[in-house]
Amino acid sequence: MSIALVIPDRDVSRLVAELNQRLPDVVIEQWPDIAQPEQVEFAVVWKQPAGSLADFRKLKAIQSYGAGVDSVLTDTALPDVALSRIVDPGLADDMVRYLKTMVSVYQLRLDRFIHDQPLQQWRPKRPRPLESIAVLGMGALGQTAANHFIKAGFQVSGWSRSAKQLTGVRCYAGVGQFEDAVKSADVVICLLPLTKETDSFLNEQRFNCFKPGAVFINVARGAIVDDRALLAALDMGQLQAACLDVFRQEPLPAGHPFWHHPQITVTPHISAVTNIQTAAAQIVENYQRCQQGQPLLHQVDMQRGY
Ligand code: NDP
Ligand code: OXD
Repeated sequence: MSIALVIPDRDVSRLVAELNQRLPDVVIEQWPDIAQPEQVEFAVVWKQPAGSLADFRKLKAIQSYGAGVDSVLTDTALPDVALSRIVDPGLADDMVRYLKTMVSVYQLRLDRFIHDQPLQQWRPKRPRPLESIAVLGMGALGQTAANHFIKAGFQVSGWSRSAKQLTGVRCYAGVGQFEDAVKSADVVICLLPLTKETDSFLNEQRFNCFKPGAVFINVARGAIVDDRALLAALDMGQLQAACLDVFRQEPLPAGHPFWHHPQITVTPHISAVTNIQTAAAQIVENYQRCQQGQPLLHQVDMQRGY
């Protein structure tokens, strides 16, 4: 019986140490060095190569090492077992820290002043009056973000797939209410999962529903946005700025127009990074549940794709 970590793009030595400490009797192996694939019962994955789990014939469950599962689900040879994801209040707090920082950056026009400095341009301007925020995706992260901005005095609207009632938030649901959710927001924050429905959802038509001159922040997944439509919306003034933490292709390729666009701020997918201790605790809990035949924590609905 073993746990396989199929996380090729990260150094997982601290995760291995945490798991060894918490599960001293369980073999923890790192893909591709799996001595006995037929002994693997539980796999922890992040951007796993397609087909890498196919040899785990006794696999009972898969745990995403992140909150999102889109990269896990792209594997057409994914074994047909339960999939769960990380849900962590600490991760949501980190996301809020990023979002409130970026909203302050845009309020104070720091994006412009940082751009002006190498040009030695002295162009003082009053803060941008950003007072209302729309959050697309009202799940674990979106609700925490919405609550923060309500307490900070913003008017907040939230958009989700199913209808909700949340204190202080104007809630909208479904494609038919998208325009109402965003049309008066000074800042639109994307916290949707990437699914068949949300892939390229933010296109020209959707950006045209935004309040003219809105600021757009994408901390969800790059492929939710049509890149060309975003650039056009910026160039036409429909958006005045965009802050992007996630991209269709990561790392963002050299020469991509986002790198040098004066109205775009790029950060390298760091808005909320999985915490090793809390992830280890959830992995252990789910491994034990799996051994006892109990339902996993934070299980993904495979039909919905999130
Ligand atoms: P949740 O699954 O908890 O929430 C997803 C929300 O999106 C729900 O409110 C859901 O609606 C809504 N939603 C899903 N599909 C649609 C749709 N078609 N139309 C409208 N609303 C929809 O996810 P989290 O809050 O935990 O995370 C959101 C995403 O953030 C992750 O999937 C991941 O991609 C990204 N992320 C990015 C990080 C980073 O560092 N940049 C870090 C962590 C996560 P409903 O409530 O009705 O189900
Ligand atoms: C996640 C991420 O989904 O880091 O957790 O993007």
